[in-house]
Amino acid sequence: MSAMAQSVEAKTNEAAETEALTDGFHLVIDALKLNDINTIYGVPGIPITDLGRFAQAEGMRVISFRHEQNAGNAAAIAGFLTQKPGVCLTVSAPGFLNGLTALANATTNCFPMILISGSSEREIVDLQQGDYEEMDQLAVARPLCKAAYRVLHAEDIGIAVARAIRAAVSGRPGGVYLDLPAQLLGQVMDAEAGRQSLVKVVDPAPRQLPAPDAVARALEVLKGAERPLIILGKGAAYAQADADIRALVEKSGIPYLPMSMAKGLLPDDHPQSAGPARSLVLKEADVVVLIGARLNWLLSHGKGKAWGAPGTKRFIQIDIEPKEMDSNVEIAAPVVGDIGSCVSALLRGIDGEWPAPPAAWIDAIRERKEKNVAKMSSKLLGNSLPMDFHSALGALRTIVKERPDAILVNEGANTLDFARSIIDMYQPRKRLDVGTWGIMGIGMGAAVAAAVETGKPVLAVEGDSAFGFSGMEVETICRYNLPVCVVVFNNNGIYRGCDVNPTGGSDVAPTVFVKDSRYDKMMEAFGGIGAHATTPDELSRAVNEAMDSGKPTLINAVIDEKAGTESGRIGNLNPQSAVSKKA
Ligand code: ADP
Ligand code: TZD
Ligand code: MG
Repeated sequence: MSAMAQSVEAKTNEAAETEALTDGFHLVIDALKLNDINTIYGVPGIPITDLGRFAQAEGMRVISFRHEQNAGNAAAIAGFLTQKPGVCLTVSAPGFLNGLTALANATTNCFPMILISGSSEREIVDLQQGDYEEMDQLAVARPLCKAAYRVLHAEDIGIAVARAIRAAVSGRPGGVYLDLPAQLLGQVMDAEAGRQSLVKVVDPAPRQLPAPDAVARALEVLKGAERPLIILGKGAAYAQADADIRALVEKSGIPYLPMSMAKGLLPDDHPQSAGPARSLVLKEADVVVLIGARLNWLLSHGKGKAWGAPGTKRFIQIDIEPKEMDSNVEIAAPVVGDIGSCVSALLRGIDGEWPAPPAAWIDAIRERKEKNVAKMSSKLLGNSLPMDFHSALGALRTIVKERPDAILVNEGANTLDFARSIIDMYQPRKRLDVGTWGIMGIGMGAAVAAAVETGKPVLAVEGDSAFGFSGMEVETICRYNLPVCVVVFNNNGIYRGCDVNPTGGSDVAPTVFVKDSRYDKMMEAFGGIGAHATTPDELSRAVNEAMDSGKPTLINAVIDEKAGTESGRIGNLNPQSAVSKKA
């Protein structure tokens, strides 16, 4: 054989051999893709840099962030919006820990996500011999998520990814940790055997039908109600049973209260919405139907002053998690199952003759609503300089009404609490916010995921402090040219910008930032559009322009530094000092 022929033959053999082989990197990617997971949010580095590169080469969307927490928050919101686990990819120890806050937050909020982190070698980690970024990540993650798995052999990647997906989305959704040691990614195996080791998860979130007697009991309790109320939570929004939920509300005629991220499940201007009469309905209702909402701090644990006289209420609770029943108060009629199945079972039960709620109850709610709406509406038209929360949000409220398919991201204290009650939502899953923990820092991650997953315009309404937690991601927004308009409510600080250092020393008070900062310049630094708004008209014009153009925009909205209150609407949760009273 000639030298040339020999080299050709060697090359062909080599090609045939590589064609017949696969490795850990590609098995992870193939396993995700086989399960219709086509986007990864993350930050590159050892040992997962090539995983991101190969994923992009294999046609996945790989969105690189500036900090893992923001990538993790994006993955969690992707999970909430799509019912598929959002994937966050990080490096070992510090990158993993940065992503872990988001994983724990996702679990707390019942959002499905998978945190995939590269890790150091087991034999070095377990002997604590000081590997690069050494940490026993699996042990650290386990108490903070729904499930945590480590893969040691390439042939187990398929089953591990399948388990992770099923654990994230089945039953009560939540966060899953998947640990991939560096050596695993480089492991090589026969390509055909690799293909056969992959698992496409069949029915990842199986329906869970409620027991017929549980449904009958719930209907019985509901039938006896004189002042019934339905509370819709973000579990109801997640479940995507929009038409049946609306039908249940409308056919039963029962007033409903949306929790913050359930706003828009029915439009906030729906005649049965009791949103503007919240304190009245919580206090006075005699039967309360909870649909995908927990009786946690956000609902004053179902007891106490907000809920009226003790022993006057009966609860019906629909939830997929049986342990949620009786978490804070007795549940008279637990209905355990997935919301779609439970709501349609109730719906069948109220078909035909169903008594409308007593007119006195409906009238009392209408009266209170009208009173509160009137009180609010004059404030929304204010034109004081600088703007206060009401006048600025009055402008944004009109914009959201005109653009109901835009997604609203919202965090802060006053900026959050006022926006939640002032900005009406008209479509399901359009409001993304601080969730169960009231966590700051979800803003830019949520905005990126909302834009990437839905392609819809995003309006992020951010307190100046809240924005700071993820603000560097404006570069990410510019890099991917996402249709995100960020409005920073700049009141010079946390809650208010006017606290002073009581000692008269040169440090400013702990709640105060640099005065009159220009956050808009941050967006300009990366080629996006910056705007500065001091009046509702200027704000309106700048937001409309941004939403029309779809260009990354940040508007610095100047808000009166004295307008806010301590902790927004939850100041009552601040412990009081026994020895020192604030002036
Ligand atoms: P909110 O903060 O809006 O009140 P929570 O996060 O407290 O809502 O409650 C959401 C609830 O919804 C959780 O208890 C969760 O188990 C439940 N849940 C989530 N998805 C489903 C589903 N598909 N079917 C039934 N319950 C669900
Ligand atoms: N850190 C994290 C992760 N979450 C938190 N919720 C807080 C700190 C404490 N915190 C709040 O609860 S709201 C808030 C902080 C720091 C910021 C409020 O200031 P803001 O909003 O500028 O975002 P307003 O409009 O000035 O009230
Ligand atoms: Mg502020």
